Amino acid sequence: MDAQAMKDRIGFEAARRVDSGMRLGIGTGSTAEAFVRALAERVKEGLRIVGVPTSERTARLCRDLGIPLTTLEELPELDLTIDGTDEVDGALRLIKGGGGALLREKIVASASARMLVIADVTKKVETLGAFPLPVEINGFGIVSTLLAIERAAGLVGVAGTLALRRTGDDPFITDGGHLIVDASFGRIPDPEALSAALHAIPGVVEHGLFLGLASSVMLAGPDGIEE
Ligand code: ABF
Repeated sequence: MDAQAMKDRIGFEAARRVDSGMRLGIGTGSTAEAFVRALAERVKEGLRIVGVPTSERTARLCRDLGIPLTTLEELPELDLTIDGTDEVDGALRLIKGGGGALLREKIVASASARMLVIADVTKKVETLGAFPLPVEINGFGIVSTLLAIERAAGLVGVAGTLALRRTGDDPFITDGGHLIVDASFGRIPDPEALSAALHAIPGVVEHGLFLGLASSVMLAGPDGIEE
């Protein structure tokens, strides 16, 4: 099975976990997109749901496919969020944000009673950190914030290069109007300590460590789906 076929398969299986009446957080990324396409098929067949998208990109796709949407202002509590990930460890801790939507993804997941993570098996890791940790920062005082991130990381035993994410020659701008720094730490032995240290920096808006948010994971591999 090729990579796209695995995404389609897991998207299909995830869409089967959605019940009529659900208030749904809808993720971002190519795996989440496969889920959205499968969900749209179920909506056409009569499934009644309302979704809150985690990015403008997902919102556009849902609108194109006829999935009813609302906002967290209208619906501040959700039943289930289904979203992809960049890494997941054995304790269901995640690194997300490779797609640049981590802030809305985290707000939506935090507003949900449950979060189902969908990914291919290559995203499963022993220790988080091989994937560079995305950190969303405010555009004011970038250099000071980068220095503060380095210091905070050092205090919890991690170090690595920090790269401002770009789209061509321009800085990448998130849906919230912020910037993203990708922190190549290599290995994050204590994600909770790093999370707290990053949250203490005023210029950090949010980071891609999702801790205590995922309640289950479905991983697609060549031999099928493991949960
Ligand atoms: C979003 O999309 C992310 O938080 C993660 O960065 C990315 C995963 O993308 P894909 O499913 O395309 O690998 O879920």
